[in-house]
Amino acid sequence: MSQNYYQKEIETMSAEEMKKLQSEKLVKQVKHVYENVPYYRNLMDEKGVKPEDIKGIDDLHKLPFLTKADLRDAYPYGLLAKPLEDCVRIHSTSGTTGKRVVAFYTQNDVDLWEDCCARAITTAGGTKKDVCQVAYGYGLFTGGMGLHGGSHKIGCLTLPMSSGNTERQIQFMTDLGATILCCTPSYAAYIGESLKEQGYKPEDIPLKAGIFGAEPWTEEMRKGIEKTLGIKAYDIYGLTETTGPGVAFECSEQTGMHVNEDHFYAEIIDPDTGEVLPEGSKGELVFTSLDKEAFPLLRYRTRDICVLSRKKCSCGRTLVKMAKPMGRTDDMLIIRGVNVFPSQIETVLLNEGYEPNYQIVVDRVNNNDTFEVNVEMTAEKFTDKLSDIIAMEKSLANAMKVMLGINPSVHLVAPKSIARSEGKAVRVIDKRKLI
Ligand code: DLL
Repeated sequence: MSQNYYQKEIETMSAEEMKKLQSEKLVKQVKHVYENVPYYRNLMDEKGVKPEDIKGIDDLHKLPFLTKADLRDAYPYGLLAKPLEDCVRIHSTSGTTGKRVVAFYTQNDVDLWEDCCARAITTAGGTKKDVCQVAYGYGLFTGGMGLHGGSHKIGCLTLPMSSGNTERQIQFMTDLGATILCCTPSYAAYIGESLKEQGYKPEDIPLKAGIFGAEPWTEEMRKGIEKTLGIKAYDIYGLTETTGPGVAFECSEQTGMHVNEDHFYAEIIDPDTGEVLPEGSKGELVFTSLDKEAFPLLRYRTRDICVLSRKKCSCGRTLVKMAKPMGRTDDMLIIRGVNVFPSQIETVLLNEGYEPNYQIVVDRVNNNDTFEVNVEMTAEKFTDKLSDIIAMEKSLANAMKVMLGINPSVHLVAPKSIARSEGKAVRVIDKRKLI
């Protein structure tokens, strides 16, 4: 079987050549960052590291880490390494206290990102003869624009659907013969259910492959989607801070995702000590962008728990593989593809004059995430008039929608009715069993 490479020389490069390439890029990148990003220069100075100390990948461990807190401190321009006039795009992700993480891109950055997405689509069988339906959200979220760019690079006929409006998704998919679907796995499952309800059998659906990511999903879910849509379903990973989707992508072996390590160097560290762990160990995934120009993060701690493997892959790619993320070191939830931190809910409650006594309940019903927030009524706000309670719930839900970008269903409950814990409060009940 042809292995569908987009950039074969890179994807199948020998380990020595790859290390040489990464080392050359790293030396340049550290110099670029040190000279242009005072925030990171200070971190390096504090650690007593100079650009000359970094002679190759083996010296990477000498550099300080960057965390999401640094990104918030430096918001919006503090980590920018190029003049704004050289930047052509921003994308953004939700932050913990309402401050979003803003990532900048030069045209070169967009190009390398789209190449990464093109590698993923090509691996899934995409060619210029394919019709690629992009049903990730377009806009500040990176999913839509990233896969869209990759699809263009290959020359697929690209359907820029964005997410939602499932009726229209199905109409275009069937009328225009979409062969590749890109969206979150939960949306793919939902589209599959809707097609089934409308009487479509897998063999009536023109799709052959799907590229699904942005949230955790299980092997069971993969099997379900593959069966309903009659396709092969490929995982794809990425994060806004490093570009977006395409940092890693799955091949036909479906045993983990190849990291595009010519652009993003991956490390696994002990999240408590920061020590770099050997291949095969479970720990926090850290990325260094080796050649991004505008927003080049060095040793960025993703908070994703993961394992890396250099075991030979049957697809012929030599790129290191990461397992599906196995959880997070923080309390971030991904609900309907959107990153949600409990602290964001807390901020809204305090802004709106409530106490931070709440509980988030997340479940998955018919492949759709449900998202409820139970909030204790305060003594001051207490009323037994139903219409007032409904209005208060609605107003809280609106404020949360503004903060998070997705709509929870809010229930006001009696004061002191949410169980108090003697230790850490149980703020989240996640019934989805995703890991
Ligand atoms: O979710 C980028 C993306 C878009 C990836 C489309 C794949 C497809 P953020 O919104 O910044 O970016 O969220 C990044 O989502 O740190 C992981 O915790 C989680 N995540 C992303 N892909 C996967 C995946 C996009 N395949 C955060 N499996 C990351 C599990 C994933 N978790």
